[in-house]
Amino acid sequence: MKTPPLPFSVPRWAALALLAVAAAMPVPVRADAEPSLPNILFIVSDDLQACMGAYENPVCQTPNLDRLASEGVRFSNAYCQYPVCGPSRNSFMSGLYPGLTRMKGNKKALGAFHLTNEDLAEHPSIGQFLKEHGYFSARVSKIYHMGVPGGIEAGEPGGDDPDTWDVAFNVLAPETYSQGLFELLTPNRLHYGSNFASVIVPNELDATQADSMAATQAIAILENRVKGTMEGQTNHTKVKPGQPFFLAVGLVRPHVPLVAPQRFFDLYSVEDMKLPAVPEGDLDDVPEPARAMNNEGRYDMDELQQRKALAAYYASVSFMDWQVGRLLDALDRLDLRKNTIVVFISDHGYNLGEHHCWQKLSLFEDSTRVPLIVSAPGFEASAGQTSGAVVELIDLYPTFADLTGLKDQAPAALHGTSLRPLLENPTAAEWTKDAAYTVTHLKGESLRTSRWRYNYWGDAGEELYDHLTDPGEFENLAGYTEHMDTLNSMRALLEKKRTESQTLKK
Ligand SMILES: [Ca+2]
Repeated sequence: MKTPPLPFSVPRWAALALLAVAAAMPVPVRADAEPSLPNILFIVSDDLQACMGAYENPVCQTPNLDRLASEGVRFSNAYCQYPVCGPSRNSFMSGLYPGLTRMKGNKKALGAFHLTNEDLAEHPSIGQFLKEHGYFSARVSKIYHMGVPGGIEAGEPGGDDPDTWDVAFNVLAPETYSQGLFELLTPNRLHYGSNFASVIVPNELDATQADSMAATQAIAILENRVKGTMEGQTNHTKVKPGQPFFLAVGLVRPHVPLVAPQRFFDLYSVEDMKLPAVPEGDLDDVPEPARAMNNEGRYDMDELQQRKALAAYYASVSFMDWQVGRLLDALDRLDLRKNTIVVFISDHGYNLGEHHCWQKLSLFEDSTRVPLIVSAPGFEASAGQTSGAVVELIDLYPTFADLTGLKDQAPAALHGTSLRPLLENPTAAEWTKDAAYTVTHLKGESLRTSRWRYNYWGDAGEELYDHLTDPGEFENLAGYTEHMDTLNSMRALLEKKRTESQTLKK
């Protein structure tokens, strides 16, 4: 450590004597001392549509996420970069578009964004970056890709990147084999990672579930950290006194199978579930790949099965929300909340019958849009506000770097932009992102601007929707001559985004 200069001129021997005396004295805590670096609690839900109470859904009950939203900024136009687990997670953990990570499926290779593009061999994930700058970095359950339910049933790490973490915990839970009332709702689809199966678990068995175990483990890490910091211990979680943490907690619900305790199923009556309104012939004007997730042929759920799937999905969301509440309560109890940035996201969105589509992969609004809530110390003036700015999950890495004071050290390669201006002012005019860019299977690419959605499916065709007049994306305007100018500007913007997504900035 460098010796600080003295504010007045003294002989060298006197200065050394003064410093020696000062070093022997107990260090008083100055009232104006630099605040310690903020902790980060990063909660990642799986396959969650922005369908919660905080997102103006009056049916789906999420009191704890609503509470978090009231303490932070809720982003109503946040989009994933790929509507599937693995590619989306690698994208936001690397801060790079999938065009550069080149991860387009749920590959299981370790640290896949390092392996799929050798130019990224030295590129640190957000956890590794924070670790290299003094943070303790921990993972609980699914942050990079893990197979659900198979990987959870086996307790495997999935496509993890070990360099991201100081410690990582996998959970091993029964998922589809949970004790309880099992029902398969998709007679035409037997694959357990993509069928709709519900399991109503007895209330007293809630602790057997993956997300209960993950929250319990995360709370143990928080308690251990606080205790270790207080006692100056170096214990099994390698805590150094005063060391800030980056704790990433993956919650696997509401990914199928839809397993939740009885009391969460009791919140939703199947009879009362309303399926999204879909106009007659809705999918007649879209290219073939846009229909890939259609119920017909893929799931073949009848109307009752669809309403049961919706009720079970909401029950799973409320169960996941309960775990968020346990984590927030632990932060409060341990007096960590005031110095902890809490961020909640889903890895991508989800279709729950919109356009007769179910699950992910589509480029429709509900599949690409994600819930994003940021509650950070120092931005209390914006608490409870909503930002309608178009933002992307790749904006998280630069946001974390910025809010921890490490903006200048962040890798030049990052594709995103710090959300700080929107945390200071949710309607900030200086936010200039022109579009969110999402890619998917079947060569699909999508742009979402504040007004338009443009989908490009290669030779199969295009879609253009005007969110000012058609928020449901029912009328494809791509073939209308009066929208040719818009279509051409979207084509040009897509070209620009595609190039940007494949370019490694130095
Ligand atoms: Ca997912």
